[in-house]
Order: sequence, then C-alpha cells, then structure tokens
Amino acid sequence: MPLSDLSQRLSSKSHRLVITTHWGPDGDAIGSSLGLAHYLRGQGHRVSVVLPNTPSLPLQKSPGYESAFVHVFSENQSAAQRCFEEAEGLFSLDYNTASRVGGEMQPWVENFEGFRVLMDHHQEPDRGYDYTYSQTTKSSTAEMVFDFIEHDGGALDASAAEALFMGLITDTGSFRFPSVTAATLRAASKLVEAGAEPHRIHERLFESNPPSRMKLWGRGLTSLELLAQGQAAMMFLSAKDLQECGYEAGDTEGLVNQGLSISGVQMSVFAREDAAAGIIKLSFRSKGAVDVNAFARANWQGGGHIYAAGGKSDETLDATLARLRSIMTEYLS
Ligand SMILES: [Mn+2]
Repeated sequence: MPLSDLSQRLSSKSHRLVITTHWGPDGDAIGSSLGLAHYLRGQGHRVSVVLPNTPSLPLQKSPGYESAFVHVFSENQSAAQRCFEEAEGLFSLDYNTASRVGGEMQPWVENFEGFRVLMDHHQEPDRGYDYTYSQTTKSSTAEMVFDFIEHDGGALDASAAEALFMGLITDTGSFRFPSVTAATLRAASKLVEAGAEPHRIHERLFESNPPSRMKLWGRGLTSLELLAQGQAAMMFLSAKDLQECGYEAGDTEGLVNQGLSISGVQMSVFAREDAAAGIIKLSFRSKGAVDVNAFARANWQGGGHIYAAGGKSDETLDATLARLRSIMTEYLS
C-alpha cells in the first residue's frame, strides 16, 4: 500500500490519533512512537501515545517521554482508555500482532473502531488494518517512520529526529547489524541534519547504567556455555541472580548480543527466569543463515525477525536449559 494513501487521509483535516507500541517497549518502540507523535503534532493533529508498560530508565529520558500526551496503560488505565475512545485513528508501531501489547491493552487495539495503521518490520503482520506498512527488510520501525515523514513532506523537528535516531541506534546495535542499508545510513544522516545529536543519545542509552546492570552482565557472561561445536552460545540468569544483584527492568537488555561476539558463534540465546510470571523468558539472536524467528516460533511460543526473536518456556530453568542444549544443537546441525 503506498504511503501516499495515508498521507492523503491525514492531510484532509486535523485528526485525533493514538499511537501504540509493544509490551516491554524498547528503543525502537519508544523512538518510533515519540518520533511519529512529535511529527504528527507538528502537522496539527491531536496525538497521544499509549505504551503498554513502563520502559527502562534510559528510555524514560527520551525527549517528550514526560509529556502529557504520553500514557502508560498499566499505570493509568482510565487515561489510556480515554485515548482509544477519543481517537479517530490508531497506529500500531513496531509490533506485528495485537497480543504483543499485552492482554489488558490487546482488546483496545483489536476493537478499535476508527481507521487503523500498522507500521512494522516484523514478519507476518496481523490482517485487518486499513493501512499496512510491513517491511521486514527495514532496520527498524523508526526507519519506516522516517520514510513516511519524508514522503509526507512536513517538517521534521529536533525532538522527532532525536527519537527516530534512537530507534535506529537501538535496533541496529549502533549501525552494525546486517539490517543496516544505505537507506538506513541516509536516514541517519538526515536525522542529524534535522537536529539529532548521536553522542548525546549514545550517552543517555549506554553510559547511564545502574550498578545492578553491570553485576547482572557479569553473572550472565559467567554462565556462558558453547553448544553445537561452538556455533551457539547460551547464557542464563536465575531468579536468585536477579534478586541478589537488585535487578531492574531493562538491566539484561542487550546481553544476548554478547554471545554473538564470540568467533564462530552463529546463534545466541539468553534465558531469564521470571519468578513473578512463572516463566523463563528467552531472547535469541543470530547471524548468517540462521533464522531465529523460525526457531522461536516452532519451539518457544514466540517469534520476531530473522536475526532477533523472543520466546518463553513454562518449564523450570534447568529443564529449559536442557531443552535448549538439545534442540539448538539439532537446529544447527
Ligand atoms: Mn523494532
């Protein structure tokens, strides 16, 4: 579907819009949502952003996060629900299926009565959107939002640029994943021209760690185990580890990528015991020909994209690790 269809719809008048993104919002989720919100507000629309739950501390420092138009569903349901009730149009950013927003917010997305727009780079998007922009080759949803804004032709202010640049950085591992293309770098260049300051964003994201994060990374790295003749790396943290180190949300984000830094490793998994939910949360990363989306879908009640996916296990940590050892080895042989 051409982007001009959406531009045309939006340009007809000032709309009330609600922007949503996935549970456990990461840098791309927050960056694409705030970036689009800043832009559309600049175009005269009344825009709110509804996040399913609170993001990590560094992401809370994103420009605009503290604004009155940003709502967290799990924190204030009535305010968030009002955004859905009042909006004429809904955006789904950085998720492919409504269940990704979490069970409480899911019906508000599914039963939304106005027009619905999906912009996302994950595979197999839900049907039933009025405007579907699904590009699985894109580095990030932020890059897709940039494309839309460029196509739409309005002014990109510094706050929007900063938010979108953050989405690019976080979803590309600071421009080093295979998903980075000339178009990604061109978008980055344009965002800097519009006022994004890469060093500030980098400092906010990566040099403001709480001590608990460093302690947990230490334990996680110590748990490293190589599988499949060195083609796979596995790390884990138990509920006890999390408790002893003073775990805060976001502390283990990115740890799974460390496995891929080992020579010869094509696939990395990180398992985290979530005692409150009674599950083991799994993160997968890969490179080359290894597709972790397929692996997570087939075995771990999850999915994502080729090189980055998530899943979960309802078994104990030990049983989960045992199963990972055997099926990862099988998958890579
Ligand atoms: Mn993304």
